[in-house]
Amino acid sequence: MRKLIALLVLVLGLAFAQSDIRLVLVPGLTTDAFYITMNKGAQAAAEALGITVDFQGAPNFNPVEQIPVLDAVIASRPDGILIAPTDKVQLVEPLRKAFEAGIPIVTVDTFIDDGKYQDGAGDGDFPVSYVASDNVAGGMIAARAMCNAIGSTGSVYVSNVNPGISTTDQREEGFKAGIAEICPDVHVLETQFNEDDSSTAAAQFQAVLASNPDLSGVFGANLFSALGAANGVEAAGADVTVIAFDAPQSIVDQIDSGLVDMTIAQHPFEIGYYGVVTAYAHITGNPVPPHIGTGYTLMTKDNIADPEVQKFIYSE
Ligand code: T6T
Repeated sequence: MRKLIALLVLVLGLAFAQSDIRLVLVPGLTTDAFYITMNKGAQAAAEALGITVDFQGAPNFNPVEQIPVLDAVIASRPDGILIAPTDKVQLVEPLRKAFEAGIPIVTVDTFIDDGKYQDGAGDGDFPVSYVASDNVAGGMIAARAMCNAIGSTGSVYVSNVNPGISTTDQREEGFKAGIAEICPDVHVLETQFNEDDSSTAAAQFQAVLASNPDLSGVFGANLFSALGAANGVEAAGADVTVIAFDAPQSIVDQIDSGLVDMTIAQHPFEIGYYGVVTAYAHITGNPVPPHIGTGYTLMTKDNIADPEVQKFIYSE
């Protein structure tokens, strides 16, 4: 009997110890449906594990606004940080402060440095793990869809956020490599950077179209780039193919209306869920893989009514 009570005390003790764990998820920005969905996955994992995950971020996607949020999070001494760094280089030193304070870091969606952690190489080698989509592959998928839609002629361009963001840099890289391989006669114009602003992306579309009458396609490399490019196409009444990245309801509506040919939906719920599980495993003394890849769902007019596809539409 005494042994049984001792065991019960131990189990209860462990349960209480676990519920003391507090992680903070720092998104790229707080109002983006992608990160809102990621937080839902993080909260689902937190509930399953009996731990707490706070969601603390900036209203816009840039290091200038993200770094002070990160500093405040570090000062609050959480047991672990999940973060989508808004720049590969500029977040290295701010995150090193967390590492030096003994706070384990998992990067979700984006990475710092070369994204290869725990291999003894590079300035930003210290995060425990990186949980994300394969963004080079995502860009290649976009290129294949573009070539299928436009054939082998005309010009295309990438509507992108800012240089220096791991995800969108890699999507652009994959897209350009895919065009060169699959439809090499298509001319890739200069990338337009919109600072994550869909109105800027829409205005840029009009300008690119005006100076390139053979424009046949645009790849929107993230939610706001794609939304803006599609809005630009609609406003100009242009016959230009739009291949999008990300899946908020607004882009799904544009697939329904035929404005967007295809969108590459990431699985942000999965990223949040596995991000939390990875941090938890590490904090509780278990080994974790330095990289976990999550999937995509390709959404087109042909499959968008399928509930198995619709479940990947982002939450607003
Ligand atoms: O595409 C996602 C994310 O993967 C990227 O890093 C930044 O933009 C989004 O949040 C969509 O707005």
